[in-house]
Amino acid sequence: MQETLVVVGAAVLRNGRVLAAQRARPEALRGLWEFPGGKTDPGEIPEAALVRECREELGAHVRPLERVGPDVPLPVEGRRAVLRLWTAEIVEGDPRPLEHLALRWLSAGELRTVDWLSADLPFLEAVGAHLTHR
Ligand code: 523
Repeated sequence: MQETLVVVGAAVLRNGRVLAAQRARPEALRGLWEFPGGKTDPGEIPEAALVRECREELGAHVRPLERVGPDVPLPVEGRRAVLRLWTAEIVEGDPRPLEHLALRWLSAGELRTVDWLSADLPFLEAVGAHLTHR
């Protein structure tokens, strides 16, 4: 049986806000918001994938801090996959939307005002605990 694919996501925290990124593709997900990240490469440690994906997508160097929430099942290209999330902090650089339509820094009060991918929804409560209210 094929191994479960781990898709990593980063809840990048700064000044009591979290970074949300608006997907450009595929068409079915365009306009929806996510925690930036992506698929681990074969043999790649998930935390390394998180750092790599944030560098590719945001042009920033981040450091994973702690796991948040459970593994959320997620079908990817017909494979068994899970979404796994970490909080993260910026080590260097200012995130830019290199592959997304837009980025937003959300406070606790704003966290549910964007239209999240459904796999990201189970993480909102735990992420919200790291944010300031306004
Ligand atoms: N999700 C998802 N939430 C979330 C991420 C990072 C990904 O639901 N926070 C889903 C979206 C896709 C699948 O996981 O169905 C793979 O994510 P993707 O497309 O960001 O992975 P990449 O960047 O590795 O994909 P490639 O374009 O193939 O490089």
